[in-house]
Order: sequence, then structure tokens, then C-alpha cells
Amino acid sequence: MDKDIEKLGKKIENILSSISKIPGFKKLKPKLEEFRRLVLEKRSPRIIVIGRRGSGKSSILNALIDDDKFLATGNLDTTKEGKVISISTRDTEWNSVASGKFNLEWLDTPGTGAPSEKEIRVEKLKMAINEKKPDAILIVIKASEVDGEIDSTLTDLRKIVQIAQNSENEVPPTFVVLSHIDDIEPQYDKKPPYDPDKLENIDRIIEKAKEHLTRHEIKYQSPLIPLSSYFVKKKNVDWRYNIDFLAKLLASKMPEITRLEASRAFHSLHAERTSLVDKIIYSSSVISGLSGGFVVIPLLGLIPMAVILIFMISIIAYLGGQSLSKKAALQFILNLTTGSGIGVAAAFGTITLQEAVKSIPIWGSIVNVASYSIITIAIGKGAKALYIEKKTMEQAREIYKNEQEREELNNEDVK
Ligand SMILES: Nc1nc2c(ncn2[C@@H]2O[C@H](COP(=O)(O)OP(=O)(O)O)[C@@H](O)[C@H]2O)c(=O)[nH]1
Ligand SMILES: [Mg+2]
Repeated sequence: MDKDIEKLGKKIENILSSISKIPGFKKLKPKLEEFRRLVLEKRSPRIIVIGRRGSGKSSILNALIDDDKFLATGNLDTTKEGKVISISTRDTEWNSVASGKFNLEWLDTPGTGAPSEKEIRVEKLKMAINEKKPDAILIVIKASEVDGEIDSTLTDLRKIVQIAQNSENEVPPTFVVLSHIDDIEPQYDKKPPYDPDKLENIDRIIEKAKEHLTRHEIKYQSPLIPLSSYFVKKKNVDWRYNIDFLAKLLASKMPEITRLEASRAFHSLHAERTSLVDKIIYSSSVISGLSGGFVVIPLLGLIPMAVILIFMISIIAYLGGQSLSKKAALQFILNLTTGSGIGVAAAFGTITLQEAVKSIPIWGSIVNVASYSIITIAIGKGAKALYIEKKTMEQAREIYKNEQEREELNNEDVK
């Protein structure tokens, strides 16, 4: 699927360079440049997580992606039939952790470890960082350690942190997480929101951790993040604390080109996904308005409008965790705009994509440049309803109809 989006993205690049000569493009350029970075140049975020074994590194990833089984804690988890239901990552190297719903580059490392492993691990980390620079670094310290063995932990982690931060350009944003925060007294108070006495204890731990970090000369960005990653879906237990805050912080501090994959992966980022979708719809409407019909784009294969719509729908569905083929995206347009695309659907097996595009009724109804934008917005909102807001096709159709009528009225006013 990702391949399809990439191919379509190349075609959108073509369209963008063709329309860059049109008067009126200049004013829209900043928005379209933003669209280019967010969507066309998107790539997976690369995150380094540093913390002792058992500090909760894997659990943080699980909590962010909302899958309590994804990364193994200890031995591989398998079902009775022997099917692996969780994966484990190799330490101190880049791992592509991915499912149908997300793509991340993840490197976790337990510190330098025993003297026998020390040099190997340092070398491994240097190699990994040479290969790919991290977009963010997370240092994980168990909250209960702050009052105890933190000195030995920080002495050990410091070396690794400094290597991870080593970069010719900018030091990647580095955050410190105080994990297992639910274990702080009073222990019966596990599920947020916490009582005032627990919050007071947490504040005290944070202040103390800050002193330790300064003394060990570990550089990081404020604020320190008290965190709980503990949740077990099957038992209906959810003690997660500040996971949504961490997700937001990461997504906002990493490069713009990682935003789309970050907001796809981190489950709590509903608002970020919605805002991205709105930007995608807006930019697509601008691109289809400018390219509407009269720009000849060599070697495109399909009419520009079809490419733009198929790309827009595919990327919206992708953000919603769904893969669509080009045909499925076209089918969606048919269902949305006519109420039933069954006839053409049946024919999809025997006709080409180009022919199928021509059979979609909206093409005939497009009369002026503004209409191209209107149709794009209306279809985009329909896709948003179905794939992001998880509404029914019926509701999406209603949204499409209203949107189109509303925009047409606005357009009349302007005239
Ligand atoms: N109560 C509680 N347990 C946690 C938390 N984070 C991790 N754990 C547990 O601590 C153990 C080690 O966690 P894991 O994520 O495997 O640590 P890693 O070795 O750093 O990857 C597991 O049993 C987790 O369920 C947390 O925030 N609260
Ligand atoms: Mg782990």
C-alpha cells in the first residue's frame, strides 16, 4: 500500500511542478510547501529509548500505539497454536516496528551494561547513529529509583545518552520519563486522576530527579515527564498516565516530515490526525482547482483530477489505519457520489482504471475551475467521515451532499 501512495505521490509532484507556473500559485506556495513536507516527503519517525532493563521501554511503545501485546516483555508471547502475537526488538540497533496501522524506527538500549558488553554496545550505537540520525531520544528512569540507586543508573546511561546526542547539526530533542509512576505512594491510588497526596509525592520525585540529572550533566528538554504505561486490555485495566502528553510532545518536536507517521502510530493523537486530514483536503482542493482540466500533464496516465482525488482518499484512509488500492479509492468515489457504484464495480474486472475514471458521473458535472475545488473538498470530507471519524457510508454520503451544496451556494454568492 505504501508503495501505491508513493507512486501516486510522484504524480502529485508532477502536477505541482506543472501548476507552479500558473498565476495565483505564488500566494498558495507556503501551504503547498507544507503539504509537500507533511505528506509527499513523509517518513517514519526514528526514536531512541535509553533505560535499564525492566525500566519500561517496551511498555512505553505499547502504550503509545495502544497495543499491550506489541513488544514482548521478556520471552516471546505466543498463542496456544504457537502463533507469535508480539515481537521483540534487538537491542542497540534500529528496528522497523510496524503493523498495518503504523511504521516506526525504534532503537532501544539498556545502557552500556556489563563491562564485557560495554565496548560492543558503544560501537553498535555509534554505527546505528551513523546510519540514521534519531528524531528524538527518550531516557527512561524508574520513578522508584530516584530515591535509591539512581547514581549508578545515571552513571551508566550517561555515556549512551552522550553518544545518542552526538550530532554535527542539532542535538535531537531529548526527554526524560519517570516511569512506573503508579508505584509511587500511596500505592492503592493506581488509576488516574491521582489524589493530591500522590501528586505531591510525584512533584517531590521530579524535583529530586532534576537535581540528579543536573549533577550527572545529562542534557534534556523540560519538562520531566512522570509516566505510567501499564494497561491490560483483556482485564480492562488502564493505569496509563501522561501517555497522550508524551505522544503530543514527541509529534510536535520531531521533524515535520515525521508528523504523519507519528500521528498515525500514536493512538491518542486524534486531534493531530484530524488537523492533518483538514490540511490534506485543503491542499488537494487547491491543487485540483489550479490544475482543473486545462493543465496538460505529460505521462500522467490519468486525468489530474482523478489522480488528486485517489491520492487524497488513499492518504486519508492510510491515516485511519486502512490500505486502499486505487480501485478501492475509485469505488469509494462512486459510492459517495452516486449512492451505488455496483454496476461499475462489477465492471472493474474487465475495464481499465482509465475507463473506470471516465464512468464516474461527477466528471460530466464539473463545469468550472471552482467546481474542481468544491468536489475535492466534498469528497475529502466524505473520506474523513468514513476513514477517520469511522462514520457509516450513509453518513459520509450525507456529508458529501451537504458540503457540495453549501460550497456551491457560497460560490454563487461570490459571483
Ligand atoms: N505498574 C507498572 N508496570 C510497568 C510500567 N511500565 C512497565 N511495567 C512493567 O515492568 C516490566 C518491564 O517492562 P518492559 O517494558 O519490558 O521494560 P524494558 O525492559 O525497559 O523494555 C513489565 O512487567 C511491565 O509490565 C508502568 O508504568 N507501571
Ligand atoms: Mg524491552
